[in-house]
Amino acid sequence: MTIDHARYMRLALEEARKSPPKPTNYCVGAVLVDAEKDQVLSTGYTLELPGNTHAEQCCLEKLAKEFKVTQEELGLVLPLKCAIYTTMEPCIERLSGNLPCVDRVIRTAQRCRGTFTVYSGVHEPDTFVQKNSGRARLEAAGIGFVHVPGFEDEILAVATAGHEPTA
Ligand code: HJL
Ligand code: ZN
Repeated sequence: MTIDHARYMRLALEEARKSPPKPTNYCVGAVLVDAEKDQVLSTGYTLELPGNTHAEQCCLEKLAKEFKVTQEELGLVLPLKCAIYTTMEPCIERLSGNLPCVDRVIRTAQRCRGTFTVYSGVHEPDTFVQKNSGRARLEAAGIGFVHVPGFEDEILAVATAGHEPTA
């Protein structure tokens, strides 16, 4: 089966657009896909769930709730071939001190019985956290990372909505 990665990245971007702009983070969208069935399993956007929540976090948390498992157990019940499309590279550090998305993705992917691949549209800009190494962290953990090109400008425009314009 050939998956249309651009189509899922566009869906993730549609999710990101739902995120309420906040000057201290980015508006990000995420879509978790059953890559064998070519079907959406879950979606998420920044601040979708109550509290200071990230897109990937909401996407995974919503599915864990639907499957009636803890977030730690989610990987165990996922289909054999999964892919998460996220407009921005998963974060490695959060200024709020919350668990970074990269750790959430790694714990889920490592418990998968099959494969779990991350598709991402842009590298995180250095505004809040310097030199996001989400990609390297994922690859070091044995998780595939693929950059989906072509959406950079749109993703960053959506992500930085409500931020101070840079001179
Ligand atoms: C990703 C998101 C989101 C960010 N990154 N991958 N998904 N908002 O949904 C990264 C940025 C953090 C700041 C502030 N943003 O959000 O580095 O307050 O938003 O925990 O470090 O941290 P908090
Ligand atoms: Zn995050």
